[in-house]
Amino acid sequence: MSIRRLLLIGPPGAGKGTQAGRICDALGIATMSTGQVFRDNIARETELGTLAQQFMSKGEFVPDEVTNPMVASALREEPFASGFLLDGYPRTQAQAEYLDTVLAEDGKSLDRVLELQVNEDDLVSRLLHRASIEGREDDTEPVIRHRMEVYRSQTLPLIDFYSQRGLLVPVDGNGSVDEVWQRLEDAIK
Ligand code: B4P
Repeated sequence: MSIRRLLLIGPPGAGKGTQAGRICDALGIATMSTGQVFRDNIARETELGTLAQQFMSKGEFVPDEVTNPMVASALREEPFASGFLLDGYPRTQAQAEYLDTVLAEDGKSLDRVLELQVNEDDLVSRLLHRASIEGREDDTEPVIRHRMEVYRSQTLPLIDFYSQRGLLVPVDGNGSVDEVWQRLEDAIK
């Protein structure tokens, strides 16, 4: 089976953005990171960026009413129409159900959901390390801790949602970037 439509799920700092490009290169598909789209809009000071920043700086999710239509319209355009890896979307049950509806309207469905699992202490130290280099507004320790809580309450239920449908492939995200990539490479075969 050719894998064309995938999700990459994992807590903040799990390495989604780090690994997404490698997965897409291997499969010949495009990736979209909702977090990156928001950060680009913040940098360009667009209306969307101004709105997204109010939530992201506090470690909250950008509201579904904003995120959902943004993803839906992108998925109908090239390069995503012919295959995609979504990095950081969906993050809520409502987003997951919305994505199903959007794909079904075009006669499509998901092929696989990759879940990166990393222990929490390592997540915090990765993000604090990134903070010392990039200074991202949402990478301070209190905001990181809040993002972890939001992940547990809002995104973890998606693991069951996709597991029950036989789509979920858990991947050990601990270790070096290359070690994690080797496991992901096996998971997309
Ligand atoms: P995201 O941009 O998705 O970012 P993230 O959760 O911080 O991290 P990611 O897992 O991509 O980590 P990375 O590879 O960078 O979200 C940011 C915010 O955007 C959210 O909190 C939310 O507010 C908003 N948002 C995004 N999507 C949304 C949605 N669907 N709905 C609503 N709101 C949404 O790795 C982190 C660091 O670890 C890097 O410095 C990296 O170099 C390092 N690292 C990675 N792998 C490593 C490894 N194996 N070993 C050591 N270090 C590693």
